[in-house]
This record gives sequence, structure tokens and C-alpha cells, in this order.
Amino acid sequence: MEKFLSLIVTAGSVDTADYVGFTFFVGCMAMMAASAFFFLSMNSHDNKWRTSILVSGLITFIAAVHYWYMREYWLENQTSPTFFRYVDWILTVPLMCVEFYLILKPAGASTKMMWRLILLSTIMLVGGYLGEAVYTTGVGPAAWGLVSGIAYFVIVYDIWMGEAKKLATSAGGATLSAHNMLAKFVLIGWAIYPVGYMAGTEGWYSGIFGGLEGSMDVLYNIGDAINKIGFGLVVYNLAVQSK
Ligand SMILES: *C/C=C(C)/C=C/C=C(C)/C=C/C1=C(C)CCCC1(C)C
Repeated sequence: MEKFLSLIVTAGSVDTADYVGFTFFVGCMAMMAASAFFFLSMNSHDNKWRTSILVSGLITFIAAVHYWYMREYWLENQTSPTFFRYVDWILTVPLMCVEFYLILKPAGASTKMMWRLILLSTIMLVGGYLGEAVYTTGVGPAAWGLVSGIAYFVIVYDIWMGEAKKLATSAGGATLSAHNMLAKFVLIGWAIYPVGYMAGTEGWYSGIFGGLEGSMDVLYNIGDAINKIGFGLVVYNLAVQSK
């Protein structure tokens, strides 16, 4: 608690301010507020979109709880809360895959497509965890980052050119524009994470990010706020537009 107060008190002072801690704090609040928004809006949507909005709220709510712990962990240790981070992701990223399935379900999406995305995202995250927490020396981080990156590219392919895209195109209208928007989040918003990873681990890429070196947690926190809340808002917008 004391450290927490000193974080607030020193937030305005350049020498002592804990900027990384502050992004954990703001991230926590943003996730809580977004969860309240999605949950409270649920009943005002057409039945067919309620589950999608519920999942949007669950994604930000699970993140809010993890941010609570990560904020605490950072304040205590001033090191990355890698374990909490990956527990959060392994729960929320598959839920984002479920979200793709849910919005395409009225267009005839199969659960096979959903499980494929979930499997790929699991490979992506397990690879990242191994590189960040287990094989942290030598070629470890670069090799596991590559495994993770390949899984990420296949996800991007599936969403931009694979079955998901075909279904979205056949549905057209608001569903297609929501799908295209979510696809942009995956291509651009999710690309923040590998940059954060390279800024925070050792490898051939060390140094090429210059000023970003060491700012892994800030990048991950920005990525989470954009992707989890933004993703949810796209789905919210779809529910509002297509009654
Ligand atoms: C809410 C959390 C989200 C959307 C997390 C997404 C995480 C990624 C897209 C992570 C990707 C990674 C790579 C593509 C390579 C390096 C290791 C990772 C796990 C940071």
C-alpha cells in the first residue's frame, strides 16, 4: 500500500516516477471500466449478439483481475510479471478466437475453424512463454519467438484469407465490416506484442529497437488496452448496427 501511494505521489516527478507501474495501474482501471460497460449493455442488444458481448466483457474482466495482480507484482519486484501475463493471455486470446467464431456463426461458421484458431494461439503463447521464462539464454528467446511468430502468421492468414474470411465475405454487411475490423486488430494491434518481446528478451535483434529497449511491459500494456477493449467495441458496434 505504501508503495502504491508513493507511485501516485511521485507520478508527476520525472526522477522518481514509476511509469511502467503507472501503465499497469491505468490498464487495470481501463479493463474494469470496459467490463462494466460491456456487462451493463448486454440486455439492450438483440439476443443473437448477447453471447458475443458477454465474451467481450469476460475478456476485459479476466484482464482486469490479472492487471490487479500484475500491478501489485510490479510494485513489489520492479520486474515483469511474466507468469500472470501469460495466464491472462492463455485465457483471453482463445476467447478472442471464440469471438471470431461467434460473429461468424450466423453465417455458418464451424467449431472446427474456432478450434484451429485456439490451437494456433496456444502454440503462439506457449512459444512466447518458453522464450521469456524458460529458455532465456543463447538462442532460446529467438528460437521460441520464431515458433510463436509462425503460429501468429498462420492465424493472420486464416483470418485474412482462410475460411473465416470466406464466411465473412458470404455474410456481407455489418458482419463483414466487423470481421475486417477485427482482422486489422490481429494484423496491426497484435504486432505490438512481438516488438515488446524483442525489446525485453536477448537475441540477434537486441539493440535494433534502440529507445524501446527494456520497455516490454509498457508495450504489452498498450497492446492489451488497444486489443482487448478495441476488440470488444467492434463487437459492440456490430450488435448496435445489426439488430
Ligand atoms: C489480450 C492479449 C492479447 C491479444 C495477446 C496477444 C499476444 C500475442 C499476439 C503475442 C505474440 C508473440 C509473438 C507473435 C512472438 C513473440 C512472443 C509473443 C507471445 C509475444
